[in-house]
Amino acid sequence: MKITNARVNITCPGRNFVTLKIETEKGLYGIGDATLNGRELAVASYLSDHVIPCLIGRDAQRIEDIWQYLYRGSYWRGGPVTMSAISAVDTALWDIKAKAANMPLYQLLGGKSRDGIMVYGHANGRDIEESCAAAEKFLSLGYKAVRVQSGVPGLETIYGVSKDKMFYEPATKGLPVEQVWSSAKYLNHIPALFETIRERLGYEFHLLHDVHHRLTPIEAGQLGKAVEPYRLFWLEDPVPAENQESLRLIRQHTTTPLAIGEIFNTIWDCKTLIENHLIDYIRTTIVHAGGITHLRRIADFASLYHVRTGCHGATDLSPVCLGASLHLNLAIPNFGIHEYMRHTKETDEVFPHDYYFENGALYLGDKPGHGVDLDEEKAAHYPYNPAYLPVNRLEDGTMWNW
Ligand code: KDG
Ligand code: MG
Repeated sequence: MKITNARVNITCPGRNFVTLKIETEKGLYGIGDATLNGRELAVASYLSDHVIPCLIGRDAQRIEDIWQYLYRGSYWRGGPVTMSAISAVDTALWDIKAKAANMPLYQLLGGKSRDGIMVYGHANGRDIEESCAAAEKFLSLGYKAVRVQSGVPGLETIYGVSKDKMFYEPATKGLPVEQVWSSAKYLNHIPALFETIRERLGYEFHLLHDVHHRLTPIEAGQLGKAVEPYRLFWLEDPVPAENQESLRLIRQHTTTPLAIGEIFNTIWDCKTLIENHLIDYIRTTIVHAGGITHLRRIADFASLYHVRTGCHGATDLSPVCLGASLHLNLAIPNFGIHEYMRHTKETDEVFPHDYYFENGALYLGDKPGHGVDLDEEKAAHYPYNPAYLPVNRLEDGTMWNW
């Protein structure tokens, strides 16, 4: 089944999304997410200028071979731009293969290992009171797992605290916003957040938290130890993970489970953490880590080491990524949890999909393929609008991790 055409769509129904559509001689087409928050046009150009010309005429059924061709064949392998582009191609090709088989994608991946995908929602507030109220709201909506973030006294803005309570969008129009960070202020405040949450809402739900790469290993060890009584499901990205050996130090100090990997792009980025038992959940996802083909490889490798998936699912990962990710997570044996930040109504209209939320989980319909489409007419109403993620500085002006 020859690939006859492929094109990149860029649309901004509330935020920017880059989507690849691949068409075949049989009239079947597939869709893949290629969104890289704040660097959208780099991936769009990589696809249009360098990948699509190499795809035309190839057999759409040869997914593994095309994956290897784009990975090994580019010479400059890896990295977020290349891997987001490969992800988009791979996701679109699996969509085509499943449509050709007239099956929902999860059937091609081995069939259902469970009925639904447990998701966690994002509760947050400017202070502990507001965060508690937000967590209570998520529980009342049926969520079994809630990530809780809170404003920190003395810091004006902080990652994870949103104006809108049901979805969170940190990228802003114009140039990057500068925020101020203090690990000391954060560490003084955050254990009290979990203490209050557990006191008021109990232990009958999973409690998660994202540190967003801000601490040093020893600070992360202190935090993990301090919050052990509140039995977190996970502490996410406690430190930037370039130096993966540093996770050993955190592990030596705490049994709080750790989740890392949303900015990883390949199995090589995860290898040390997984094979040394330095994490409990791997957060790599379809769009940034090589599509279904590669994420499955990561998940299989992780399963050898008792590491389960906890795929990234922020709003900058389009419904195409989310839909495809749900299919994979439905099939694999070592699914853990999935992040779910709701998209805006406009985004949902541009990307019609057949997944739905019920009782704390996302469920899939039985449409052939991954079940998510792109309405190009609607997408055309929302032209690209440049936006950046914020950057962080310490109180003395030093650049820090956002
Ligand atoms: O684009 C960046 C976001 O996806 C990221 O900040 C969200 O850390 C994040 C999360 O856990 O959802
Ligand atoms: Mg995160």
